[in-house]
Amino acid sequence: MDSHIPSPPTRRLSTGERENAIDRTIPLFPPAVEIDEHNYFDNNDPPEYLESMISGVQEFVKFHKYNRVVLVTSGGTTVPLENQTVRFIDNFSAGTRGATSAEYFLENGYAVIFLHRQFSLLPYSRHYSHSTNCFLDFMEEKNGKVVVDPKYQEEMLSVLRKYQTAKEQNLLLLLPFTTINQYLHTLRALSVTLQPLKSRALFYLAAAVSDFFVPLHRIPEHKIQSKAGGNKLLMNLDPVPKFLHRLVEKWAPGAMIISFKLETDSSILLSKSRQALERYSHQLVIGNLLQTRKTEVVFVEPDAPAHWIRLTPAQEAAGIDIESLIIPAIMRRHTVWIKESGNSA
Ligand code: PAZ
Repeated sequence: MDSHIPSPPTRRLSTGERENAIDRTIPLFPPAVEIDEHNYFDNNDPPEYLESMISGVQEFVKFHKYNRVVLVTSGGTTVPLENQTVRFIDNFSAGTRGATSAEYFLENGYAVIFLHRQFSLLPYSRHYSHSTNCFLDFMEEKNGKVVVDPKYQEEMLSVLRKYQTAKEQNLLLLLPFTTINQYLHTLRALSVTLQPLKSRALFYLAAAVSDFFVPLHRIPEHKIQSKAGGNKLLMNLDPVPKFLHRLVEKWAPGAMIISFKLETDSSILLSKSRQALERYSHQLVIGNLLQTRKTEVVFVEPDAPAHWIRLTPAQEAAGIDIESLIIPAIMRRHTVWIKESGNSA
């Protein structure tokens, strides 16, 4: 049927147009220093809920003062284009890495603070949300009651038990963000709140954080209007300050810090991961490629050759999560970190 519909005239982008669509002449942006921190946080207001969120975190930290606590960041930050936001820039991350990793940390005795993009995947419920199956497909009706379909019983019972244990033992704290600004304010406030844990605090920064944003003083209040005449929308975005060095040096001294590096070009993954490690002076960069992130990652750490973690074809076919290999490898490093810093685990 579609063959009767005349195809619209197409126009191929020339290589030149594609290359110039984004201005890439901006030089490598240096790590943020104290003045950048003041400039950003003094000029971009904190979210209204931050204070009450942080008092919940203080309680959690008090409760777990002798435990290992991991802050997992997960999902993508948005960049609003209007203050009363209709449109925003987003990215692909659904939070699979973060939510899956959180489960393995919990299984291995960590308390988890899960700083996640609102409505992205969550530990445990991820098995039944966002899937091609609607959650109702896991149910059936029996004698006028809703019950779980027998073919999902075993797996759901195991997930449910783990979820309930995490809840009963107060091991999981869920904190949402949406915008890049909410994320940055929350990350800074959280880091400072985790300081009493010293080296028992672990930062596992898997969120996909925006690189460019519209600062508060330039953001229009209302919805951007399209004008007759097919005008282009030209966006003028500032670079988001690179706060990782501030986090390492000032916000969370003593904690072990792991960041992720995502690339799409395999030829630059290792060099970019190494570059991030050297620029921010933290303990570990986990490199991954968009295309293969669920089956292989590379650990890049100081004074050591790159170390690949890969699922075998058999593990892949059996549905093993790569995070079940990543988390134990991190825990071993965290144990050494705690010992070397003279802090009891
Ligand atoms: O959410 P997801 O599981 O699909 O993706 C995870 C990821 C690729 C966003 C994460 O592993 C990662 O690399 N985060 C850092 C991204 C960055 O370089 O900013």
